[in-house]
Amino acid sequence: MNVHNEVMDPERTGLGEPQPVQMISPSGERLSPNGYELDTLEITDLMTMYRSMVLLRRFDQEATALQRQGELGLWPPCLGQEAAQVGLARALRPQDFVFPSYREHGVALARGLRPRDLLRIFRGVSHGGWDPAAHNMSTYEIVIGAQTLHATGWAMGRKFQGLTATGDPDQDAVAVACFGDGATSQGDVSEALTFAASFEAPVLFFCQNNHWAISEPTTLQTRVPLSRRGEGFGIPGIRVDGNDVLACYAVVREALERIRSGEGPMLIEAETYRMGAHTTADDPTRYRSAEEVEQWRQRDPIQRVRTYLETSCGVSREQFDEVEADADEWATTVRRDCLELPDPEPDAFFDHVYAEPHPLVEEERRGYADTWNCCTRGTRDDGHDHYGTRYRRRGERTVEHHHDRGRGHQPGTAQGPRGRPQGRAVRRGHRRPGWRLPDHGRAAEGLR
Ligand SMILES: Cc1ncc(C[n+]2csc(CCOP(=O)(O)OP(=O)(O)O)c2C)c(N)n1
Ligand SMILES: [Mg+2]
Repeated sequence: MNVHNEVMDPERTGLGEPQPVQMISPSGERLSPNGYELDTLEITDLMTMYRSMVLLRRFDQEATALQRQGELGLWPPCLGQEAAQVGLARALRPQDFVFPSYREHGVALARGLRPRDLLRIFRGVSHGGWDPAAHNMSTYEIVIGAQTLHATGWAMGRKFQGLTATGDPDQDAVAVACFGDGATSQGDVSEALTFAASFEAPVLFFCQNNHWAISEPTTLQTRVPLSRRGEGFGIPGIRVDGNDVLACYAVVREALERIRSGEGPMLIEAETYRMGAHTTADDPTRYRSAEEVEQWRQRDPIQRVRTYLETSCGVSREQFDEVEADADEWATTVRRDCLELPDPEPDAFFDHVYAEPHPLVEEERRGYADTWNCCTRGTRDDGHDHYGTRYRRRGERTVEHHHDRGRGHQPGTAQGPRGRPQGRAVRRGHRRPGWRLPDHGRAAEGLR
């Protein structure tokens, strides 16, 4: 049974499937859909987009490898979504503001972020990674769909300040909310669409329909094509082939110009495919077929541009090799940047709670420092941690006693049958002899 066809059956829904705008077919032929001309686009522009996609893919591969080698805690690959992101990013103006989810690596790099800025949060050395104001791009949003509200709020603010539809294309700014197919099921997204429509806020809702929300297929999330999701709110939508970088660029550029000139929000569904796992913690072979992945491989966003450039524009093998070589060099930078990321001070997360110092936060900072000090040094003054566990001092042989807090030794509870802590004792952080801080605990040295 093909769930997709059944749910999207035009006779059943009465809505039909809008044909996606396409400018380069999967086999590399140039198409000219009505209303989307790109006269000024030279071959060099397309070559630049190709290059951006190759570099992005190489970056993504390197980050995935870094995670596999234990250098990152997690990585959400954007493999397969390069065209949607590079096309979108190229159509933006500097004053536009992007509100991403967690997979928009291509947009982020195009906004001037460095690899290390993107990797920080996934290495666990930052809670954000970059200054949103410096790049007109907010930090990654893990709460699905929440960023559509942030984008709408930002756009409403611009409108209330009279900073939109002034007729000055260098000033009029658009908020771009990037979200996935799964996010469309979130209440936040419906609320964002409602407010954006009601206030005619300058927002572009850019949905990358990559066909999966972890293990849930898009067909379970919606009974209508997602490009039509905005209609009931009064927001026009358009569907674009998200694996076609030229089409993405053209469609986004036009939408942005319309929004910029005061015509209100728009929604774009970029139909693409998540070729890799949801994150490095996911195994997609458990819920989707190899045949499906293979079908999408035939529509690879990079290969089709290469075919077009080779067959219709005379770009040589050597020129492509040069791009590959640049990508490999770039990967070395990515790796080096990642490994050189400094550890944060352990109490750094108190720094940005308020813009100004706050007595309660400072009190909590001191309490945290005490606990940290104790846990990392492994001793209170009497050689025990807060829970009464005794740790070895430097050069001392370990004799470990497990105590439940304030109640003395509790055999069989805090201490397991083989003398190991278990249950509550483990959750509370009791450690086995020889337990040592992971490397990232090195920063604790600073508090000793
Ligand atoms: C509010 C909320 N609910 C659930 C999750 C768990 N979650 C993380 S990713 C994800 C799927 C999102 O799918 P989609 O919007 O299609 O984006 P994609 O990962 O495909 O880019 C879910 C449900 C979450 N992070 N936030
Ligand atoms: Mg998805």
